[in-house]
Amino acid sequence: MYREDISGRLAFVSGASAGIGEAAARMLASNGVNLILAARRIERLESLKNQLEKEYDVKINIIKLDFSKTEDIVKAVDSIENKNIDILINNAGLALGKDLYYNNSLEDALQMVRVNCEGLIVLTRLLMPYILKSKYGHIVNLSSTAADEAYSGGAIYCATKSFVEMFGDSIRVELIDKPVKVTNIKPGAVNTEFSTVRFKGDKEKADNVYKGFIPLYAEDIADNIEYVLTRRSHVQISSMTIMAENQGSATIIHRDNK
Ligand code: 8X3
Repeated sequence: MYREDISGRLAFVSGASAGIGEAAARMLASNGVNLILAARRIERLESLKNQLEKEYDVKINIIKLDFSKTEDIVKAVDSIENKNIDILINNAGLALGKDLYYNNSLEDALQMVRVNCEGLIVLTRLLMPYILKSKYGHIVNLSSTAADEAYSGGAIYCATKSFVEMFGDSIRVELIDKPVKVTNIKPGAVNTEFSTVRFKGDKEKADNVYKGFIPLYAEDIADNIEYVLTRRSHVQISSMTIMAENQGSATIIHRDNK
């Protein structure tokens, strides 16, 4: 099978301190890709940087960044010395709450919009001039099966992921004459901190999401990201949906509760 060598390229990963972002950073480093890792939890990024630089021949820069604050994103990007970014992994995102929209906190709703939508388009806009200079530009957006399937308790989360999807699809059209690919990755149930964050630390509720079946893990999604990044230069994967074997759609999961 043909596989493009992506070593020596530079990737920016948002939300890289845990879950899919961290797994993507590990996968990229193992491919010899230099990294700019951004997240709020800088101590986690520090230890990830140390680990990966020891293990692989890569250079890693880390940035403490809250993706709900657009002014911080502007400052952070400004502070990056080498902005010659080839790959952008738009991973930072979250769900907060699963109550009916009109019962859920409005602040939670706005926070999802800030991080999942505003943060993503601001970061992409700021990095775009550099990505456009690359011969191997690639923007990978972490969307979700929730982008395609509405569910009760997901009004804002589903809407933000649809936003990501349409944004990605539109810029792919805008970039057809440029050497920049755009891929939307749409995972189903991935066992990360996602549900713990959504249920505000309620471990039991979070664990129940992944009970009775084998869910996806962050490494599975990093594996899918690796696949889309290493295709031949003329091949663009526009969208990839990944579910657990026992998951049929965003909300239909077969659970063996015996
Ligand atoms: C997360 C998938 O089904 O919890 O993106 O909304 S779901």
